[in-house]
Amino acid sequence: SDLKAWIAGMPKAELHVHLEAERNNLPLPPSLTSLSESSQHESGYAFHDLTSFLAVYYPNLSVLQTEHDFRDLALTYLTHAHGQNIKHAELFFDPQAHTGRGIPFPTVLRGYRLGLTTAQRTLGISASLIMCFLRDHSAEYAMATLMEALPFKDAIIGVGLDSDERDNPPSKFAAVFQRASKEGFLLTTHCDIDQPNSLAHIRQALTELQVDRIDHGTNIVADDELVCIALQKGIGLTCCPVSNSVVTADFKGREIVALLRRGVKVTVNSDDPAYFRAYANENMEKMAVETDLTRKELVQLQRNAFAISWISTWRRNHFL
Ligand code: ES4
Ligand code: ZN
Repeated sequence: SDLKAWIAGMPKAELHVHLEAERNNLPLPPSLTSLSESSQHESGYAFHDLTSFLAVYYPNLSVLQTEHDFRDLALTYLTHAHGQNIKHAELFFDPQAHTGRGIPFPTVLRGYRLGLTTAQRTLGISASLIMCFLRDHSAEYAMATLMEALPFKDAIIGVGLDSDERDNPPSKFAAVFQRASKEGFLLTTHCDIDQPNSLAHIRQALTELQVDRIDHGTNIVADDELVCIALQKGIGLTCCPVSNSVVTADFKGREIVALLRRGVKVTVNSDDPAYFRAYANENMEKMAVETDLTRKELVQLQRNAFAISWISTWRRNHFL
């Protein structure tokens, strides 16, 4: 259709995608094949909320073993992104999901880094890595992971928090984030939409952790003071409508629209595109079809993405 072609033709930036999600395109390990065959979901998996999704997502990563596997994974995602006219992508990865099962940190980093540089050279797409800590593990483990990352500083633009947020508030990682900032990493954290202490977590992220961005975070719309802080600091939100609609009941379109119209730098992203069957274009299409955003406002979502991206901080990316 006209709308689809218009969205496809728009230059885009993707700021919230978990690189390991692309693993969904690889063959399953034998131990998980039966799980896939017995499930009902059209993607081949059975999940209905974040917990059941994460319970499939993390064990699946066992297919990733060699530097070559990590390179391929990054290149597969970036090829897909390039095909959707994405000019720049900032990619989350979870080193602890690999080091925790015996894959050395440098294997992961060298593979991803090679994927990014190869894509940059062959496709002309710009990309950076954001290292996430698994927030359902200890702050000490996160700090140890941060120390392992220091020799690869040039390949990692920032750090974040992902996995299970329940009882794992941002404040748990205050010391880790303070050290990361001191080492020159930019900061972000997931503040999921289905959390009981959502506004407290957003407040901690903004005031204690001093994050540069928030991932999801649309619940902020309910708190004027927090919205003002976000406006003052120019804090952007990386929202993921299709992901929200899969792991919760609500795609948060109304909140994204309200925040956009208040001047908050909201963006539209894909989270786990191969699992949710929706990359950047499909997420933009959902916003276009299911909200009253004008075309000008749809463009503004992508302007926001370039504005809050960490492109201009390519000092730490000079290897590219
Ligand atoms: C994730 Cl949807 C979601 N939430 C939290 N952590 C994640 N890691 C990968 N996908
Ligand atoms: Zn995410």
